[in-house]
Amino acid sequence: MNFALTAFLLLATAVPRTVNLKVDSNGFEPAKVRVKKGEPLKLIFTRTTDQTCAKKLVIKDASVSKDLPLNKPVEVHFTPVKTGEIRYACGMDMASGVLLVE
Ligand SMILES: [Cu+2]
Repeated sequence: MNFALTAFLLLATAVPRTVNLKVDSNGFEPAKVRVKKGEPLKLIFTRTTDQTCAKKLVIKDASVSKDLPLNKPVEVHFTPVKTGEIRYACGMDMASGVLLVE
């Protein structure tokens, strides 16, 4: 395999899938996202309202705990390593959604 092709393939596999998620007064939108095991993810959470308790994002299974400032996209990078469900939720675990890892 030549160098250019190798470099291209490395780059192609390293590009994460981007998923945009909103936090509004109804909670997380979308509340369900299908993803693939082993596929690198770039989740971009944007809180668009103050009428929510979800001012903090917690993804226990990915060891993520981040503040969600109003109207500021917050990026989360990780790769699901097993199939099943990964929940994303507010700091109090009230508003939530789930990544379905297949
Ligand atoms: Cu909450």
